Amino acid sequence: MAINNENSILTKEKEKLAKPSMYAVIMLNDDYTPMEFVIYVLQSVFKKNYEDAKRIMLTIHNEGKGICGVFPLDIAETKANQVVEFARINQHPLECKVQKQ
Ligand code: TYC
Repeated sequence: MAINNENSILTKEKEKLAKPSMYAVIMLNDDYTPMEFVIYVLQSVFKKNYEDAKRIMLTIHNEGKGICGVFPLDIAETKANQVVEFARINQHPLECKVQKQ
């Protein structure tokens, strides 16, 4: 605890906080989701430009999976859920998983 000079009140000294763990959103390949749909998802949900989105999509297509981005857990889960929900609305089997870094 310390005296806050401006307000003459007691304030807690800055605590040392661990950085939040980070989680990768991994997108999985499948045989049915159109390439342009995956590119659109990478642009809209993960804010990639077209060239980066195309490169990530091709990595997933060729290697089976790829990282879309790395976020704190709640954001990673929200984005993974948005991807799957949007894919289902459009009747695509696209899958995502969240993996601790
Ligand atoms: N393999 C799909 C196709 O040939 C494209 C695709 C890429 C699907 C990435 C899913 O996460 C994925 N149409």
